[in-house]
Amino acid sequence: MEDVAHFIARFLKEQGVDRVFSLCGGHILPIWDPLHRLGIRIIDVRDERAAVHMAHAHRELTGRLGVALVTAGPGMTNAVTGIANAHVSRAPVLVISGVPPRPQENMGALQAIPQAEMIRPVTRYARTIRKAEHVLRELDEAVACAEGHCGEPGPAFIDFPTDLLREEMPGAFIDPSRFRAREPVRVTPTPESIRAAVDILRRAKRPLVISGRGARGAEEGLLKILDGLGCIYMDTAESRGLVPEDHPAYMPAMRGRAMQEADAVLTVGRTLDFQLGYGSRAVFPNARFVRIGLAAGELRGNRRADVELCGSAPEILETLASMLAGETPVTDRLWVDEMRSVDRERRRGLLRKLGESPPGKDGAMHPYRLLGHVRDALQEDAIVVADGGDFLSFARVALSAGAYLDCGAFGCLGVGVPFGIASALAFPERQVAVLSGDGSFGFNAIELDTCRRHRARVVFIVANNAGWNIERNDQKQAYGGRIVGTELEGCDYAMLARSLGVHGERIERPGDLPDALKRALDQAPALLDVIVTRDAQSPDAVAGLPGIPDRQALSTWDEREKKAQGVSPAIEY
Ligand SMILES: Cc1ncc(C[n+]2csc(CCOP(=O)(O)OP(=O)(O)O)c2C)c(N)n1
Repeated sequence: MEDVAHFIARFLKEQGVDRVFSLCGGHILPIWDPLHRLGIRIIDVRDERAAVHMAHAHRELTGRLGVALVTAGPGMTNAVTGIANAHVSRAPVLVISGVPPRPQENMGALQAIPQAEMIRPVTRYARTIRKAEHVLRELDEAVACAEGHCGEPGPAFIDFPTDLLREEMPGAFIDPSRFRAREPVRVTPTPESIRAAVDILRRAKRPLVISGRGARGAEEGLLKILDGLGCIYMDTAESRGLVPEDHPAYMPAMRGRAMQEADAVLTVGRTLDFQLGYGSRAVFPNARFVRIGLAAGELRGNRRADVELCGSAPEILETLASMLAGETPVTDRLWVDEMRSVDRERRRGLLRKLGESPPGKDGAMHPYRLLGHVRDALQEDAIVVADGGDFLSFARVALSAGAYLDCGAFGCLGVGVPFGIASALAFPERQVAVLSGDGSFGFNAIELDTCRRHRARVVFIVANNAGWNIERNDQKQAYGGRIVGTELEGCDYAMLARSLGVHGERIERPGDLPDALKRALDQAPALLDVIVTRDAQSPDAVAGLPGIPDRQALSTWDEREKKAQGVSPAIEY
């Protein structure tokens, strides 16, 4: 007879899980052995936070459940940032942990803390399982909650007392149906609401389509809508790569204007969070809204739509596309063409900046020069991970990649290294580049050891401006030029990499980058510690993001919002 731990491992195996990201500990070791015996790979890391970030990236890139296994107490608390990040990103991740044995409950046992209670607000499921007969049923429910069947996807947290893991599982408690994979959810809205949506879209002169996480898997329908309407399309990092960059609707440089001028907005599986001005009328003053989504946040959050289509994006988009196919769109061609030509001109301007941006006053290279060389070195199917403040902002606009991950709406610095490692382990044959600010790199730098041990072929590129630069610049502007606690001088990240057995080079001149990048890609894992200027202003810095305005994330939107709300800065609060 096998123990409970064996059935946890077997459950994961039956779900198609082929790897678990983990850091050992006595409370969970009973699960490691059956995982290993069943052929599930254990990616052993150096901090539990990294394990959850890796499970998150694995899910994002492969579509398969990401699993992290963390020990009781500090193992679990270390994992909290990763879980919170998955919560904000709505990424289905299963986090399994142990708790002290039941006979020691509430007695001050080693590593005891109320784990499930602590983590509940940032999970879709958080329970401690105390009986063998509940184990498979609860695991099954935890995975269903993580996948967000008809709800919001996100992390699920489940833990087990260690003595329960060692207990034998009676045959009567093994229900094979719990191992069965679930069918994807298919929900269709009412024909009336579909007709109402078609009515708005077919009358739109300036239609804008915005996609998010819930649009994944709906590429075909999305493209039919874009082509049918001849409209403008905005992706967000959540759904980057769904629509090819050379598609005529794709105009990344025109976001602000498109939001301001659109008269109809179709959101597909996207919450209206700070990146979309909370859907406010100050930011979208002219638009009627149609929202498609399964989860409440995608359908109703922040702004009620004129039509809310509750259902699965692929089906709804196909239906809308076929109904619109019989219509002649009234889209204002001149508007779309003008927007496209400005977008293309801005994109050409960006390419010039990548090739020509001069060094800063300190003589160091502009981050765009670094990114220009990275862009040239990467193949089309490369996976790009960005992490940092200013540098993330530069990288987001400069690099085009079908597969792209970054700090997300949680602004979670430190994801870069673990995201990169999980990406390279999932796709060993593809190039993986992690573009990280020096501050951000530090959080999980020790995972370079994990990277080497597991032979993950990642190239880490650290933009070293010896500071938390986006914050440093904000101090310069907003706090009378007083710089305090935002500088990080004297770190040699190439030497750090070498000390962990990873190829490392320091680069100071743009001209040295092409060969260095080639060496790094050949010898990966590798790290390039690239000295960049502190003087460059990133797009996010220019937009006022680091200053945290009161009502909107960006200063121009904040001003418009205040005006719309009749708030005068002088009398506010
Ligand atoms: C975990 C975490 N801590 C702090 C912050 C606040 N923060 C946002 S950007 C930033 C600076 C990032 O510096 P770096 O990675 O060196 O990139 P740079 O701005 O210099 O390009 C900081 C500290 C955050 N978002 N996340």
